[in-house]
Amino acid sequence: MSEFFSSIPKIQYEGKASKNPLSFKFYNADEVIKAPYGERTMKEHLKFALSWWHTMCGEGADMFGRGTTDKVWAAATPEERSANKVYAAFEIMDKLGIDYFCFHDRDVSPDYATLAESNEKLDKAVAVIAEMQAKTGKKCLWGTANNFSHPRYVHGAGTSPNVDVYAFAAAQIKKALEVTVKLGGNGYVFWGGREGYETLLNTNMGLELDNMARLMQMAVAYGRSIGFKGDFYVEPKPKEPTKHQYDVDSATVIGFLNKYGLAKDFKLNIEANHATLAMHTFQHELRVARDNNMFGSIDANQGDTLLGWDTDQFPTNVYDTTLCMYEVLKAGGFTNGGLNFDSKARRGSFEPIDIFHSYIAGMDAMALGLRIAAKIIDDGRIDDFTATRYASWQTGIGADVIAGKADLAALEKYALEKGEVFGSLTSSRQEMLEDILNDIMFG
Ligand code: XUL
Ligand code: CO
Repeated sequence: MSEFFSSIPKIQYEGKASKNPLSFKFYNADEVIKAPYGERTMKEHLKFALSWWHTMCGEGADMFGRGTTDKVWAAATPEERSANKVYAAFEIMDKLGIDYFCFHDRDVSPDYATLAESNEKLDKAVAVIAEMQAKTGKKCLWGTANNFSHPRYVHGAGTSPNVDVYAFAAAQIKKALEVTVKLGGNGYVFWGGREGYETLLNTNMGLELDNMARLMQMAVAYGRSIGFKGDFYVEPKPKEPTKHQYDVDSATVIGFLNKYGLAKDFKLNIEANHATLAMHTFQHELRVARDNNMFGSIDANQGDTLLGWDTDQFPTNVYDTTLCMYEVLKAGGFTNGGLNFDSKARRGSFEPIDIFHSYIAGMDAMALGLRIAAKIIDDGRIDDFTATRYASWQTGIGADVIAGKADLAALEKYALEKGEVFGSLTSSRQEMLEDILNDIMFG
């Protein structure tokens, strides 16, 4: 197969002094960075993945206009296009030094007239991926089924009011799991694109959620039966496409997984732009997952603070990538998960070279985040401040509460003896801490 990007060289780390836009300034794959859990190379900490849908399929169409970029990959037929996407994807991964990829079934091979034909063509495309994996050692981070694009999913997939549709969703998930296992995937994602509702006037919310859980239980049973050892993930998102998405945010999803006995097999795949749509910071969503031992994987991107939809921009905001990587390091780093760029170049960035510029920008921003997060932990000022702020829980009545030895009467007695407490409180020092963060980042 001839090259698709013959003018693009392998992207190298050239360091901060370089002015070459086709080089990494901060991402140095083999450089070792210390974390609380030990030392790993940047490549091992970050585990970057290419998203098949944005990079290989997304043509830049929006509500008001057609695509601006060519993702036909010089193919004459749909089958040839699926195969050429594989060759182009592996060329991109090779040139950028990306080790992993993520896919939906229908990104790899489109819908054909029947499910049987779609499955057969998917198998053919997957065989090409497997062949390229064998040649290159590239790995599958996670797979998923597209249970939202086809018109049959208009009222939902796992939460459809119609069991025929539910059966199609189940069939797609079964096949996507088989394909994920075939490609050695370490994860399987549920993003509930159409799993939500517009109005309760026509919706049996309780049944829909029970049915969604049943589908996930079936997926776990089937996945484990065919040797899937990785993590299942739910990817929270609060809106878009439906008004009320069931998987609003991390806390909601964790409640759902616990209620239905799914927590053992599932973790969260947290996406930056979904967090902000949920009116949370990215760091908040990651912290909720970490505190509940549910941190799994990341869809790296960023939204635009002036826009209220999922813009899926490549991440370039270093404050956000820093606080993200701080949470990742504190969570013990990635195990089965990694950093999937669920990101696309802007519609105006339509030249093939923009694929490389956008990944370089995202990888460098995440690498900077990793470097600074490790410095924050090493520096200790921020962690020490927080630890000291909670020192009263270590001794006396605080320790009694934590040990389960205090009751309301004991706390009342303590408060009565104190008389008043405001005079002994100290400031939360937010501005000082923000200055310390800037000092660590830029000092
Ligand atoms: C949609 C989204 C999806 C999931 C996988 O907003 O993020 O691409 O990541 O289905
Ligand atoms: Co995503």
